[in-house]
Amino acid sequence: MKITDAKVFVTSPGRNFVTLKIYTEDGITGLGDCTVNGRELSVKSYLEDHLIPCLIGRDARDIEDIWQYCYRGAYWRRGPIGMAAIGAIDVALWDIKAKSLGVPVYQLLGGRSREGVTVYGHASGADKAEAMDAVAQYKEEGYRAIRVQSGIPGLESTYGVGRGRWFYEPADRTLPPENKWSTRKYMNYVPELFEAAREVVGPDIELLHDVHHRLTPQEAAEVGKRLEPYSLFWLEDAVPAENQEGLRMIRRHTTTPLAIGEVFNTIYDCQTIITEQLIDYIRMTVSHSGGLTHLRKIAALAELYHVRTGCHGPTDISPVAMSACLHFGLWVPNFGIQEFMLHSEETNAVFGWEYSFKDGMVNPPEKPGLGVEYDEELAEKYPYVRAYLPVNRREDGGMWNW
Ligand code: KDG
Ligand code: MG
Repeated sequence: MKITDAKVFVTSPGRNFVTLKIYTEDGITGLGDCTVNGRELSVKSYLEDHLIPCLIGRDARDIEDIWQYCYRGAYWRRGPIGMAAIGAIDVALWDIKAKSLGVPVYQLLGGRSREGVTVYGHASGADKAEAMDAVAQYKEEGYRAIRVQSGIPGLESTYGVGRGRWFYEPADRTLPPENKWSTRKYMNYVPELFEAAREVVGPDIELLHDVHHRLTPQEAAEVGKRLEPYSLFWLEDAVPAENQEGLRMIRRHTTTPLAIGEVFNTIYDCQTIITEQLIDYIRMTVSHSGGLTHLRKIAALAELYHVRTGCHGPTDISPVAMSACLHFGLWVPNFGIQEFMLHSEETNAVFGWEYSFKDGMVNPPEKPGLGVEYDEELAEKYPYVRAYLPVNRREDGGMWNW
């Protein structure tokens, strides 16, 4: 089953997405997502200028060998752009193989391990009252797990506050917007936010929170301790991810479960924190971590050390990658939870897919392959528009992590 062609589509149905389509000699095609929010054209170039020429003529069934060729065969390897490109090729090949065998992707991974993929939704608000309204609404919709983010008193803007109830989109179609950050104001506020949230949801619904890389290990240890009474499912990205050893300090001081890894792209980025059991959930996702072939190795390593999965799944993960995450989540033995955000109507129309949501669990389309169709003609109506994620400054103007 020779690969005859591969095309990269960069379009903006509701937001920007980079989609790869691989074509084979017998007419079966496969889809991959390699959207890197705010850096879309770099992935397109990496694929078109460097990887696609090496794919033509290869047997699409040789998924592992093609993965190794793209990763090991590159002298300059790892990094978000290269690994997203490899991830898209890999997922498209799993899609092709599953379609050729007439089964959904999860059947190739090892079959179903559970009834459905438990997801968490995003409740946010400009202030505590608005955030609590959103929490109550997610509870009513049947979510079993809810992430809570809110504007911080005294700060004009911060990470994680949505535009409207169900949608959150941080990328902006101008130059990067600037947020302001105060660790003191955040730390004064976050315990009372979770005291309120726990009261709204009661003891059985899981609560999650994303610090979005803004604290030092010492500060994160303090926040983790102060949140212990509200029994979080996880505290995410408490510190920037570059320094894996930094997690040791947090771990020594708090029992609040820790999740990290949405910006990692290879198994080497999480090796120390997994083998030293410094985290509880690994946040790496299919499209940014070399596809299903690499992510399942990461999950297998994590399983040895009691670490469970929690794949990143915001709106910049297209329905192609989200479907791949759902197939993965249905199978992976050490599943933890799946992040899930609703896509816009335009996005869903371009990526025709039907997933089901019931009792806080999502199931991927029960069709051969991933079960997603990319409507090229419709997508052309939404040309790519350059967009940037925000940057962050401390109150004195010094640059900080967003
Ligand atoms: O593109 C950046 C977003 O994907 C990121 O800010 C979302 O942190 C995020 C999350 O946990 O969903
Ligand atoms: Mg996050």
